[in-house]
Amino acid sequence: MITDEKIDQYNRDGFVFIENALTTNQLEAMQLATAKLIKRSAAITESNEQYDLDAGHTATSPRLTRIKLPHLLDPIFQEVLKSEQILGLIRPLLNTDNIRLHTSKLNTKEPDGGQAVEWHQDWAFYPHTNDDLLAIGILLEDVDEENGPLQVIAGTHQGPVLDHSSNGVFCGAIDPSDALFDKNRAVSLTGKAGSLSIHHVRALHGSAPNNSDRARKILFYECGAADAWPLNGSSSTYTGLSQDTIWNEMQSRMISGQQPKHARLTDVPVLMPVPPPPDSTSIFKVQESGGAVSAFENS
Ligand SMILES: O=C(O)CCC(=O)C(=O)O
Repeated sequence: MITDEKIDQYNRDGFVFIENALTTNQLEAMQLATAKLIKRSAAITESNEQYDLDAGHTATSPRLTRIKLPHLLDPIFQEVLKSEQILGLIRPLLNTDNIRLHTSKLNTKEPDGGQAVEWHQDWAFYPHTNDDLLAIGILLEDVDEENGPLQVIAGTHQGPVLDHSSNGVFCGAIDPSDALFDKNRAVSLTGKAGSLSIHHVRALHGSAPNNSDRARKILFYECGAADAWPLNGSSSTYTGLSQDTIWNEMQSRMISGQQPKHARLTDVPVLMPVPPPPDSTSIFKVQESGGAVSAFENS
């Protein structure tokens, strides 16, 4: 359940923060699963389909920027995603029961320098036929100003899609000198483990490096109304994927209701994320290899 006040706040500001959103059992089970997955990463020496490694990763002291697609790695992440604790919050924000998962990720932001995520709009990465999409960020540990909280700028979900390119390639981040970027209006979403934030797909957000001695683990589920179709997602000519593969993939990501054939088109600003940077395997790699200018250095 979500209150009318939170719904109004989401529509006005493009984000909300909800304390104590999960049950103790859900939180503890996800913390345990996360610890197991991090332990398993000790066996690898290079980033792969499951893990994005941070500088300084070793077998004795695993250091990750991200666990990729955690909902495919441990059933608890599917279970929480499909629970009323989550669906009850997002159905009224998306105005539908038909909801599809776009992706999931668990950003682990390690102590003593865990990487910043430069300011960006998720919409710049994956425009759809309409913008009824959002990201849920579940705090798996307490988050405060010191360990790199998610920061958001209110109202940007109703503004333009900003330029996310550097030297002619998509770099997954805005230029901090962009006249439309006002860092002084940033709000930090801090709170206790088990709380969560929800931000609109067009809301401008980022997070500073973790300069504390505690990890900052946030699990993100990115979901949308199922009648929002990914642009460029329908044609096998361009994707190289068969229509069967695309359809089955979309069906497998449904977390509530049905995938309609109908694509709802609304008047949304779209800039396609091209040309791609040399490494598109995670946002960290997009921003690094695309040459994003940091908004957090010297801050
Ligand atoms: O981990 C964070 O602080 C932000 C993550 C984010 O915005 C992303 O991965 O797209």
